[in-house]
Amino acid sequence: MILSSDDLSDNLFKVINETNIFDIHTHIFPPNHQNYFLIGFKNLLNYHYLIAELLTATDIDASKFYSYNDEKRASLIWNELFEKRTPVSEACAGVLTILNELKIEINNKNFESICNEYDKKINSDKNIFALSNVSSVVMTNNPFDIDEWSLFINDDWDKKKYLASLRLDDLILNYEESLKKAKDQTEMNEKDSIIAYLEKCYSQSNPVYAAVSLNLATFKNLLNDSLWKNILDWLQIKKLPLSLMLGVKKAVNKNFGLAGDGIGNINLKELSNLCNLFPKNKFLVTCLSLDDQHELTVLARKHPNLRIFGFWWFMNQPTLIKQILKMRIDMLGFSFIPQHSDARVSDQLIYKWRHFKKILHPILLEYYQDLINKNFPITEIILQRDINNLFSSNAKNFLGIK
Ligand code: RAT
Ligand code: ZN
Repeated sequence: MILSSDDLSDNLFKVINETNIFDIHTHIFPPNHQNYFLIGFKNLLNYHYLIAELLTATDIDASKFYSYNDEKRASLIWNELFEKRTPVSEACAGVLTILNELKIEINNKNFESICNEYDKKINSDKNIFALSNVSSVVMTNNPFDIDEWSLFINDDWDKKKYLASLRLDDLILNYEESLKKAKDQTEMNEKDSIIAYLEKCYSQSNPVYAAVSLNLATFKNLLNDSLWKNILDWLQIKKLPLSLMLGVKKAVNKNFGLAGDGIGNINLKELSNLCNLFPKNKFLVTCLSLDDQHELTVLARKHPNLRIFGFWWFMNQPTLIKQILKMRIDMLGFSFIPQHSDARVSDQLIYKWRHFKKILHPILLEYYQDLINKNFPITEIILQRDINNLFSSNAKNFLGIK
């Protein structure tokens, strides 16, 4: 049925809210991976985005903060950012979105009672996947973290819901140690042990892509290093895209730990070279700096083997998303992967996707309304097709997942 302007908004709202999501980049793990599965109010508050906000908004010393246990850190964050201050930042708003979705009133309640009520309402990953309409996620799996990688030795978790990816940052940050681990794990002695180890990891985990985060200096490494040439050749044989997360500068403030990384430079002309030099490889790309977004979108029009994904970390702010999402649609139509959650605590799937949908709806409405004004027929089938592509098929098709 052809939709009128009057019906458009509600129909679009419904489709956006009912369509299943494939989340292409997260840091979450299945419940069976006990030391890595994070859930619940305390973990939610111990998010490094909130920690960075706390440590800059207050004069709390970072090393003192990190000496506290999780419970004390969480209650301090609640007190400083939600009670003493007005929680308007995106990271704070996320916590309130989840509380609101769970219908938890916070007025006149202390931290402990909110915490208890919350943990009664959110008690399993199933709960969270259902509330957020996420059907499956891609994890971030580091083959050089042997303890974390032990997940793949077990078989008692849902491999259709939690898909693997090979995160290769350690090969750049800590090459010698990574090489040693690869040798230990493969009992091979030569440089080839890295590829042999990746082959082993591939058969253990069945990954959907490999990934690495880079800046100007480390990107050069990727272009000039023989090991990376071998890795790219191996990825091509395996039909695995390489996800490039571009523009991070590690430890801008070392004292902040995980909360201390910032923005580094990147030269996207080199990304274009990479796409030309390896035309049979596929590259998923996201950039951390606002400065790179326009050039990245132009490159995505020029290289069929490059697919933009998501609003990464410092880019994941409503003001920036609104502007850049429209630019991407203007230049690429709907041929990109509009968002990923980057969730570290499973519960975050709820707010990350809720916030994105809130931005997406009015933006898409404007485009569809414009089409109706030009007599282009918009039907429910078209809306469903487009949202399916944006929330799931664009990513799955690029990754070659059925
Ligand atoms: O957004 C984040 O949580 C960052 O700390 C990073 O983990 C980033 O997403 C990454 O994957 O490197
Ligand atoms: Zn991430």
